[in-house]
Amino acid sequence: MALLEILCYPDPRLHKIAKTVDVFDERLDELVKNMAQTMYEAPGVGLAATQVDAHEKIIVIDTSDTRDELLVLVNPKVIWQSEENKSWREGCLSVPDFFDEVVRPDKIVVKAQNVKGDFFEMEAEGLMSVCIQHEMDHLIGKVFVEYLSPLKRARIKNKMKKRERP
Ligand code: K1U
Ligand code: ZN
Repeated sequence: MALLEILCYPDPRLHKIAKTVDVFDERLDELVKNMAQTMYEAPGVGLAATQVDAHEKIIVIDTSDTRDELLVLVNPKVIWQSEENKSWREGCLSVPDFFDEVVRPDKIVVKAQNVKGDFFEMEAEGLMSVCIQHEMDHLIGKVFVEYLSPLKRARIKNKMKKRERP
C-alpha cells in the first residue's frame, strides 16, 4: 500500500471530470486500497479519486467512530434525493483548515458498484449523505467552496495560494 498526494485547491486538476470505471481488476483494487490508506492517514471521512489525481469515478468513505467501516463506491449515481434540504458544516482535505456551511438534500439513495463490479443501492442520511454528495461533486470537478459566496471563495483562494509559496 502507498500514501497518495492529495491535490490542494486551487489546483486546476481538481476540476477534471472523472471517467466511468469499466475494468474491475487488480489495478483498481490497489488504487482503492491506496485511497483508503490516504483517507485514514489524513485523517478524513471521505476521499474521491479526483483528489489524488486519478480521474475515475471512485470514492472511499468511513464515517464510523471506530474507523473500520470502509465503504467503496465505484460509478456512484444518486437515484433519489429528498425535497428537504439540510445545512452541514463541511471540510475538505483539498482545502485544509477551512470549514463552512453547505446546503444539500437531506437524504439520498445511491446506486453504485463495489470494487468487484457488483451493483448495490444504499440510502444515506446525516454525515454519510453529506459525505457521499461532497465526494460525488469532486468527481464532476466541483469543490465545496464553489457553494460559498464569491467573496469567501476569493479569500480562501488567496490564502491557499499564499501557502503554496516557500
Ligand atoms: O473530500 C474530502 O476532502 C474529505 C472530507 C469529507 C467531508 C467531511 C465533512 C463534511 C463533508 C465532507 C473530510 O473528510 S474533511 C475532514 C473531516 O471532516 C474529518 C476528519 C476526521 C474525522 C472526522 C472528520
Ligand atoms: Zn473534499
